Order: sequence, then structure tokens, then C-alpha cells
Amino acid sequence: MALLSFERKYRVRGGTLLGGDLFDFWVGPFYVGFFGVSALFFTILGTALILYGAALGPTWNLWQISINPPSLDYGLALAPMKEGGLWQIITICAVGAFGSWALREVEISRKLGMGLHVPFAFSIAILAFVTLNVFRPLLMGAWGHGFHYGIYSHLEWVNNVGYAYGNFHYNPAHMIAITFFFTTTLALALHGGLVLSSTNPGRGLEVKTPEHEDTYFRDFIGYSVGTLGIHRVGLFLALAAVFWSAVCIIISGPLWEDAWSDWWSWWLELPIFPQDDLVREIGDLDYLDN
Ligand code: 07D
Ligand code: U10
Repeated sequence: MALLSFERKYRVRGGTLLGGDLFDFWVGPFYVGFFGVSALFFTILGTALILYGAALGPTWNLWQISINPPSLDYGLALAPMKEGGLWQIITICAVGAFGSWALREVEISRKLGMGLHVPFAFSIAILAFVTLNVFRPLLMGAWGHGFHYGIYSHLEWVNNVGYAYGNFHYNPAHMIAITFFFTTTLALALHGGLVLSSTNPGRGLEVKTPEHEDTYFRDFIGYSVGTLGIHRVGLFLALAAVFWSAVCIIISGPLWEDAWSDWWSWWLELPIFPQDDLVREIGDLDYLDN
């Protein structure tokens, strides 16, 4: 069925979570729905407030515009507009827009009778954002712990928070998150390469089958996860990357306040290591100073 006739067939009422039939229509290719309206509302309001904040600020240089959270002195209170209040309202708009977007995905999935995998996956991204700018500031007692909305300023924030805990590379959850991010790219490269090599073999050559794809990996590494399975693997790897990112930042402060390298002292206490002074010194990397 051609895409346009498919769309006509499936563009029927129903499946909405909120608003009944009221917003159950399409504008051009886009489904609207209650959450399309709320997503647009929060996006337009949030963007307008960012522009207002930029107008108040010292620069129109795109790289340097920044909407900053309140200073730590305000704790969890509301701050005046020009001293972080804007950041607080923009954060509400961001969460409102992301949440609406996820629920719009749910309505579209329901209309088409599909699984909720896409909204579930996007919800994990939202979880990471909310962890950074809502959960962690709440646990640490001040909105000032949220990150700045700006290109350079958010990089500065990552840098400063990273070094506040010594060297963030020693954060074990950060290690796991990075490993999952890198493995995600490996899996996607393998999958993209495999599918293109078998289904787009070049002019005049025969398109190959999933059996070719399976056999390629059985010959190569002794196992194929299968054509459906690779998508499960991909989704798992990507979601695990973002999940462990959220873990790595929520434990920095609320759970561990020192340098992350010190957390690893339990490793040196393991009975498999000789517990004499020389080994301790090497373990503390003191030898690097000499
Ligand atoms: C947060 C995105 C959510 C997105 C949503 C949607 C719009 C719409 C519309 C354009 C989670 C947004 C949609 C805005 C736009 C249009 C049309 C996803 C999110 C809801 N680090 N580090 C991470 C690496 C170092 C530090 C994560 C690597 C240093 C801190 C990831 C290295 C120090 C924090 C990661 C490295 C340090 C992180 C980020 C290497 C600094 C965090 C991914 C090779 C000196 C952050 C939850 C992420 C985090 C984070 C990777 C180095 C500090 C694992 C590869 C050593 C303080 N680092 N890092 O979070 O965990 O995705 O956040 O050196 O807070 Mg790190
Ligand atoms: C994709 C896909 C798709 C599928 C898929 C996949 C992408 C369309 C159809 C594939 C995806 C998956 C399976 C998902 C999981 C994968 C990942 C998440 C990526 C990460 C992968 C891993 C962590 C696993 C890595 C495992 C590896 C690399 C296997 C290691 C294997 C070996 C070292 C053996 C290599 C074999 C050789 C060299 C040839 C034969 C050798 C032997 C049988 C061993 C014995 C050898 C001898 C007797 C000879 C003497 C030895 C010599 C000469 C030296 C050997 C040296 C060594 C170091 C072994 O898109 O959908 O579905 O499935």
C-alpha cells in the first residue's frame, strides 16, 4: 500500500489519552492531539523566555548566551526573574514540552496499534534531563545545582562539576555509561554495515537474505543475535547508556562528596593484594611525584 493511501486508511479517530475527539486531527503530515497543543504551548513560551533572558543579558553572541539557575543562596525557593527565576520557569516549560512530546508519541503508537517502545525510549532521555535539573538539585537542596542553558556555559558546568569530584573519569557509573555509549555506536555500525552490505550490494548484483546476514556473523564470531534481536540489543545498549548517565550524576553529591578516585580504595583493600606500605604507595600513585 502506498504511504498516502496507508495514511488515509489509518487516520481514524481514537486512541487518545486526553481531550477525546477535541484535538484528534492532523495538520498536513502532523498529528495534533492534546499533547501536540501542550507541546507547542510549552515550546513557544520557553523559547520566548529564553529570548527575553538573552535580551536582558550582556551578549547576543550565540555561543555565549546563557540562562543561569539561581545562586545557591536561594536554596529551593523561587528566585526573582532576573536572578534565576527565568531559569526555573524555562525548566518547567522544558519538562512540560518533553513530557507532552512523549505522550504525543504514546497517542500515535496507540492509534497505530503499535508498541510503546519509542515513547519508553524517549522517556529515558527525559529521565536524564530531570535527574540533572530537578532530582539532583532537590536532593542537594538548591536549584543552583542545575546546569546553565547556554552552549559554552553548559560545557563550563560539566567541566566544573567534573573537577569538583576530582577526576570524573573515576566515577564508576560514568565509566559504565561511556562504555554503553561506545558499544551503541559499535552495534549500530555493525548493523548498518551488515544491512547495507546484504540489501544494497551494487548494480546488477542480487539482494541477499536475512540468512546471509545471520551466516555472516556465525562465520565471523560464532553467533548471530538475529534480525529482530539486533534491534533489542541496540535499544538496550542505548537506554543503558542514558540510564547509567543519570546514575553517575545523581550519585555525585547526594551519595559521594569526595574525589571519585578515592572511592576506589576498596579495590586496594581486597585481600588478593599484599597489604604492605610499598604497595599502598604505588596504589596511591605517589610514585608519580618522584
Ligand atoms: C541529558 C539529553 C536529554 C534530552 C532531552 C531532549 C531538545 C529539543 C530541539 C534542536 C543523557 C532534549 C530536546 C532540547 C531540541 C531541536 C529541534 C541525555 C540527556 C530530554 N564524559 N560528565 C556525561 C563522557 C568527562 C561530567 C554523559 C565521555 C570529564 C558531568 C556521558 C568523556 C568530566 C556529567 C558522558 C567524558 C566529565 C557528565 C552525558 C570522555 C569533565 C553529566 C550523556 C571521553 C571534566 C553527564 C546525566 C548524557 C551526565 C555526563 C560521557 C569526560 C563530567 C556518559 C565520553 C572527565 C558532570 N558524560 N565528563 O547524560 O551523566 O545523556 O548526565 O572524556 O552530568 Mg562526562
Ligand atoms: C547485526 C545485525 C543483524 C544480525 C546480527 C548482528 C549487527 C540484520 C542477522 C550482529 C550482532 C550481534 C551478534 C549482537 C551482539 C554484538 C555486540 C553488542 C557487539 C560486541 C560484540 C562482542 C562483545 C563479542 C565479541 C566477540 C568476538 C570478537 C569473537 C571472538 C572470536 C574469536 C577470537 C575467534 C575468531 C575466529 C577465527 C580467527 C577463525 C577460526 C578460529 C577458530 C575456530 C578458533 C580456533 C583456531 C584455530 C584452531 C586456528 C589456530 C589459531 C590461530 C591462527 C590464531 C587465533 C587467535 C585468536 C586470538 C583466536 O545487524 O541483523 O542478525 O546478528
